[in-house]
Amino acid sequence: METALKTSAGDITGAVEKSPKELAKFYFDNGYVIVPGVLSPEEVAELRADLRPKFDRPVAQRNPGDTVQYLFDPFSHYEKTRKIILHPRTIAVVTEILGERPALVREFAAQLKNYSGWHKDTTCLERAGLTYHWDKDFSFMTFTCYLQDNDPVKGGGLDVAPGSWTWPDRYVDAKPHKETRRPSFWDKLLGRKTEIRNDYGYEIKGFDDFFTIPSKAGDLILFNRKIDHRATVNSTGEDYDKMGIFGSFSRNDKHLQSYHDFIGHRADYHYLKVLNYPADLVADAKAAGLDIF
Ligand SMILES: O=C(O)CCC(=O)C(=O)O
Repeated sequence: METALKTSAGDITGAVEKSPKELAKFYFDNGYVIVPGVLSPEEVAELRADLRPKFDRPVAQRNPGDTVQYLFDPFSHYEKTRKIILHPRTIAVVTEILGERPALVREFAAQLKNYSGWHKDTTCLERAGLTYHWDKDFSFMTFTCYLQDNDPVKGGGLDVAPGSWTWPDRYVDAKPHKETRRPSFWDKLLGRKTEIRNDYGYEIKGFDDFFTIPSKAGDLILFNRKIDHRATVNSTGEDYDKMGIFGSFSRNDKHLQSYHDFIGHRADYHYLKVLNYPADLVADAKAAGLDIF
C-alpha cells in the first residue's frame, strides 16, 4: 500500500520567507520547491471565478485545442494568470536556479479536475526515442500554480517521489491508462458524455514512499521535469473544482529549440498552430526578465 512519506520540507511552505538562493538550493536538493504566495487569496478567488466558466464554453466558442478540462495558452488569453510567470519572486527564483535569464516554454494550460497518474514530464520525449533530457545542461522545470490548498486526502496538488529525477524512466514501455471518469448519476440521467478523464498516466505500480507537497492556493511549485510525480489523489469520492495553471521554464538554449521543434510537429498541439502572444504580454515579460517568443 502507498504511504505518504514525511520529510523535513514542511519549512518551505511560507512560514519563513526564504531568499531566492535558499529556494534554489532547496530545488537542487529536493527536485522541487515552493515559491509561496505568488497569488494572494483574493487573486486566487478572482482567477477561479474568471476561469471556471471558460471550461464550460460550447465547442464552437473554445480556443483551438481547448476541452472541458484544458484551456491552452492561458497567459495570452486570461490576463489574471500572467502574474504567476511575471511575479518578481517567480523570476528571481527561476533565474537563480537556471543561472541566467529564463525562457517560457511554449507548453502551458489551465487544468480543471485533472488527476494525472505517476509519470515524468520527459516521458513523451523518451517514448519518441529522444534522449537530450538526460544531458547535464538540460534545465527544464515544470511549474504549477494550484488554485486550492493541497490536502493528503482531498488532493489539490502534487505528489513526488524523492530523488527520482535521476532514475531511469519506467513509464516508457508502460501502457497508458485509457480510463475515463465514471458517469455520475446526473450524466446518466441527462445522457451527458463524460469528457473528463481522471487518471492520465500509466498502468504501473505506485511508490511505497512518496511526498505530498504541502502547497497552498496561489503558491508556485517548480519541479525538475524528470521527477516522478502525480496529482495528489482525491480519495473522498466527492467531486470539486480542482484547478491549476501549468507550464515550464528553461534556459533559452538548444534544448529549448529542440523541444519547440518536437511539440511544433505534434498534431495534437492545436494551440501552437495559432500561437501569437499579445504585444503587452511580450513587453511585460521582457521588462520582468523573462524571454518569451
Ligand atoms: O493532475 C495534476 O494535478 C498534475 C498534472 C501533471 O502532473 C502534469 O501536467 O504533468
